[in-house]
Amino acid sequence: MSYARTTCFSGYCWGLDESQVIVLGAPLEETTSYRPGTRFAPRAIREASAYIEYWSLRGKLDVDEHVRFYDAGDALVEQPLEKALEAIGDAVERLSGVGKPLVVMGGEHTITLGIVEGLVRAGYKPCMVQLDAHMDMRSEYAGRRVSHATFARLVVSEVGVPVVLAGVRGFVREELEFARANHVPVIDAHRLQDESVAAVIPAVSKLIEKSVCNHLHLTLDMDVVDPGFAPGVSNPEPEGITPRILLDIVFEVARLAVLRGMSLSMDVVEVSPPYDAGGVTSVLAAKAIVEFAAGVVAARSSAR
Ligand SMILES: [Mn+2]
Repeated sequence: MSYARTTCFSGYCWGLDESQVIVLGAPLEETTSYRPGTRFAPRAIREASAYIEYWSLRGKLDVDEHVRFYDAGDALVEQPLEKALEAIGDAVERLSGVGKPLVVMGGEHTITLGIVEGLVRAGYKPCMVQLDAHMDMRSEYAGRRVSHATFARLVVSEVGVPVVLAGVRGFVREELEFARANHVPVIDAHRLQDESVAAVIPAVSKLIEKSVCNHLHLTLDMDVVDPGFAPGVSNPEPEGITPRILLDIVFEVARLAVLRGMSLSMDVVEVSPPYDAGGVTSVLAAKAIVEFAAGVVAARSSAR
């Protein structure tokens, strides 16, 4: 146990039975339109995760003392795209069935469509919280109906998952109109910066109360964070949130889901290591997974 093993999240290769949180890689890179490299993100996040500290300021606890991560490795992402999404969904169906919080490291944002389909196949009724600079609700993009810029529309309209969207600032009219027509609460980036986590939790609570979901999925597009803090993403967009706000939301959403007796999962997508000056975006992605686990631990210990 003296050496970090960067092939497993956290630096330790724990077994499934002894674990409290499950991690899966999904290095899909198929519809990327601007800056490539998301296929390298799972290994970059694993490497960062082996060297950061696991103390949570929010939970006032050491995640290392409470959580052993089981790293399932990477889902096979073969061509064509449909086959890759099915493989990701199959892995999620199997791993979410274990009944422990699950984290998926992308890959491009399209993986989230495969993830929610896998959750539904596992018998869950998911609600989704999307933190993103973009809405990803176009009807098609660059000639594709299924892509990183359209996946959220399909999650809403085809999988039927209720969504709360926060941090957005880069979108087109078609997407805004779709969100409005489908009653998707939208908390834009300015409001999120002004009101922080207090803008998100009431919207998530309301979503949980008025929907029939029993599972919460948090999809975290790292481009929701300001490019000054997270430069290593495929589609950087100015005026993003700070790491403090991001981690507050991740912690509180995880805590809320557990307190409400829901199962939960998260994905962290769109990190592009070749554009990640100093590797800081991967470090923040790893830290977000640690705070997610901290939120789970905090809820469980307060429920005791
Ligand atoms: Mn996105």
